[in-house]
Amino acid sequence: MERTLIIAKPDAVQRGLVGEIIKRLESKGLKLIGMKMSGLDETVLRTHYAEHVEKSFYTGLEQFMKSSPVVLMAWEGFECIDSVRTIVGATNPRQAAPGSIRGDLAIGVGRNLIHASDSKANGEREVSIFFENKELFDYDKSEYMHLYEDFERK
Ligand code: IDP
Ligand code: MG
Repeated sequence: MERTLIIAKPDAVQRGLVGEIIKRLESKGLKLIGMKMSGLDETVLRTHYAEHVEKSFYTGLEQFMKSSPVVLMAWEGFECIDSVRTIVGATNPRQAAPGSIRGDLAIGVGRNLIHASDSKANGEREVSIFFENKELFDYDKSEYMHLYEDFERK
């Protein structure tokens, strides 16, 4: 199964939307396999956002991501990278579809509430940046037989 790293960004913590984010991912049927609150520093942000470090918006992004604690989560599910990106919505919340987290709850591109991994490889990479193996949980979820066909559960 794929894994995705979710960050409820400082604006989600400040605006009291962490529960709303969790609710939407739980309701979809995804499995929460790790969660913690943390402050992010420059070093970890430069690793996580390596592809953006040279971009014009990076300084502002880093300042914002350091501005208050975040909630880090690892979620697992069949082809969950794409389905979570759909639930999260487009990077610019003003273009994000209604029904998505960003489309429903955010306005500014630099205050778009949530990070979600954008590929299977990045899901693995990002989860391993923020979580040690002992912080990730492998357990059976009883509803799986009502969420998945057999081949999807493998
Ligand atoms: P994503 O979060 O939808 O994957 P990315 O392109 O990976 O979007 O950008 C990472 C984050 O950087 C975005 O979520 C957003 O907070 C911020 N960002 C991206 N583009 C801009 C911009 O043009 N202005 C300000 N912030 C931006
Ligand atoms: Mg991205």
